[in-house]
Amino acid sequence: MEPLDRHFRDSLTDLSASQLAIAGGDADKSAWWWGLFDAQATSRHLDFVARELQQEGRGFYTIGSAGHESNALVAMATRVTDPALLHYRSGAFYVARARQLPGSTPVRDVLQGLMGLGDEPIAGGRHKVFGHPDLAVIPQTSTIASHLPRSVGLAIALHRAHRLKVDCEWPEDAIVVCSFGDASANHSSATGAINTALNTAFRGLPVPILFVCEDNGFGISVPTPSGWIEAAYGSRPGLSYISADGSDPATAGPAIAQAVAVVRDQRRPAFLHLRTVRFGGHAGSDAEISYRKPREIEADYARDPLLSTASCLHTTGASADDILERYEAIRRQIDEEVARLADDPRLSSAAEIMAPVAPRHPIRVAARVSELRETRPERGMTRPRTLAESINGTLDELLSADRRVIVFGEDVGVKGGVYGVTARLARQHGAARVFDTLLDEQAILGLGLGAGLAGLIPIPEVQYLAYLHNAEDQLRGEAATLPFFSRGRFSNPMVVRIAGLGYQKGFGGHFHNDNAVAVLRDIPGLVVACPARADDAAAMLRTCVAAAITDSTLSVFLEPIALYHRRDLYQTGDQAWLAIDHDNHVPIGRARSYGSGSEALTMISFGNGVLMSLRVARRLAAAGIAAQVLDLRWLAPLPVEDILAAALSTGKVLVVDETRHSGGVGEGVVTALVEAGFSGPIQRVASEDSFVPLGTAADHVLLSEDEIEKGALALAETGE
Ligand SMILES: Cc1ncc(C[n+]2csc(CCOP(=O)(O)OP(=O)(O)O)c2C)c(N)n1
Ligand SMILES: [Mg+2]
Repeated sequence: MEPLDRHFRDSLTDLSASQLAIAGGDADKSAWWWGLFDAQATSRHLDFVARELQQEGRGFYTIGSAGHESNALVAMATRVTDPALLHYRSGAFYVARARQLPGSTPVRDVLQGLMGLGDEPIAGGRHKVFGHPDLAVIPQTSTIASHLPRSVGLAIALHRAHRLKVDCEWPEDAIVVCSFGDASANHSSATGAINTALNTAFRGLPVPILFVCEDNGFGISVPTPSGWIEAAYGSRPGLSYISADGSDPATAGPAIAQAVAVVRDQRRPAFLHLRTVRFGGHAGSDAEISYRKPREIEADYARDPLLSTASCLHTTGASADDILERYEAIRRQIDEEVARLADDPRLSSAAEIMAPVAPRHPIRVAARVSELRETRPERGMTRPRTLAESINGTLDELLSADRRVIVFGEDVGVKGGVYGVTARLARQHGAARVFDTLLDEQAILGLGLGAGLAGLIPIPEVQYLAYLHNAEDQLRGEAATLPFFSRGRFSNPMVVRIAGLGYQKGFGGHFHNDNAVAVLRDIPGLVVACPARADDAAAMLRTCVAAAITDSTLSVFLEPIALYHRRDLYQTGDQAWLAIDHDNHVPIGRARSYGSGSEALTMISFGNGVLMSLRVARRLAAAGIAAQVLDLRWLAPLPVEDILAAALSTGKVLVVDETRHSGGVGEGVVTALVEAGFSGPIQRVASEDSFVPLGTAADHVLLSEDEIEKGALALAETGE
């Protein structure tokens, strides 16, 4: 028996002598106290069982909630319709919330999670998370604090969705509950998100979010200085700070109710500092004794929230035997459930595991594009446009076609974007739908994540590719994993527009010419679109938005800055890079070919490389060498079929890759060809493994037309 288990049982015999300063339970609320005790004791026993299961090789997770069980009071003070994004020690919250919905099976849910069973209600055995669609509990990753930007985004988006009369899963008077640890409160994701909430509230917008900091005084082995959480969050402008002692539910309950009331009634953020202890170390594998004195560990037992609740129950008339009996009955109930689950199946194939990663229904997407276009079919057809004009016109069209669409980012509103891509949209569609955000990419993506959960179709903009990288985990760790950890029940439909890639003449240096896309290419399920021309941009943007609507697809729409205002292709004034938008849509993963396939070689490229390749092809033609050019259009998933077909048609491939030699897109193209068994010659030209310097020095590291031409000539000669 665990020492904590023994201590609780032994202490019950002498409840009246408990050292705890308990204000006393209200006899009229006996049932309420029993409810609290049930939730807390259930969570406690689940922790014990988690460690037993792990020792038996049947369980895979031992981070527990023991010592934190007063978070059940937060569940009891909120509604089952309030979206909750929970700390991994919120077991008692989960059980208490489930108790509000008849028919719920919290014990089974948690056990299935611990055992990695396929029937687990949210992640289906993919991870141990707290989550349930019917309980408004949205599952979280293990990356501490990374759920805070999303939580704040949801609190902001909730009101916007209702204001725009969009179908929103959460009621208009809902509040977002978001819990995390004391060490996590220092993480930049947490400080950034809390700042975003306060800044937004300061502007007078509703931000109904309850931050719950479950402060056990440690982040694994590192102590949080006593008083730090209060010093950091106790006097922030616009943030109500409420402290509650988790080892004294009689006083914590009213304090928590007060915190909830502030958020519910005033629609503004509050910070609940829930002081707790942590029993059993950080996780089963954590030898707490290596960094804490036994005396300190034992002293915490006196602050056991279960014991405090038992004391309160005692004052309502319950005897020690009554309490012990309930405590043991809960243990038996859990053991029985474990026995029932003994033979339940785990995930058994890659296909089963990956099913929620990227559901794709191209026919439905195409139909949705047609529907989107019905509202203003004439818009795009009228005249040849630049890439920037085309994206602007298509955003306008999409905003008109579907009221769920919102467009936001730094400078996208009044200014209309650094390059004018969102010009006039705020004026035409209103500040509720096209707006400036604060300067924090993490907050921008967090708002996208929350807006998706609120029923909106967010199109956030990240001003430059280089500035995605400081917030990239919001895409990788948060947005892309949510369908995986929730079997698609919760998702992040979103199209992230990012201006990027090199070749900006006269402007730049690295951060405005960043060509690093490797970080996007390996995110499971993420679509990366990279249009080179105006007509493709319009059609591909519609595809991304339609896929967001039908399949909750998460896309990055990478816009080559140097092509935004480009008009000419071969010579000044030819206007050959303008295009009329006549294709409705481009299926995800389909390339565009320039040429018939009867040429001497194929150049495979994307973005700026397409334009450069076409110019080189003209020079090659003058030298009697015909070259086909294939524009990938989609960098993920790569258009493998089209790549192979083009390669086979000419028999020779030059990969023209403006991204870096290492980790660039070209690596994927070459690999796809080799894996498909293409046996002809393959050459690759790419930019250097360098950052991009200022001014004309950039030409030394970025792929040039001369290098492409040299590569093509060498390739043309091979085998002849
Ligand atoms: C971003 C990130 N860095 C490191 C970790 C590893 N890690 C997991 S829990 C934890 C400590 C968290 O402490 P706290 O926030 O106080 O929560 P507690 O476990 O004490 O409840 C750390 C460092 C992580 N999960 N995520
Ligand atoms: Mg802690």
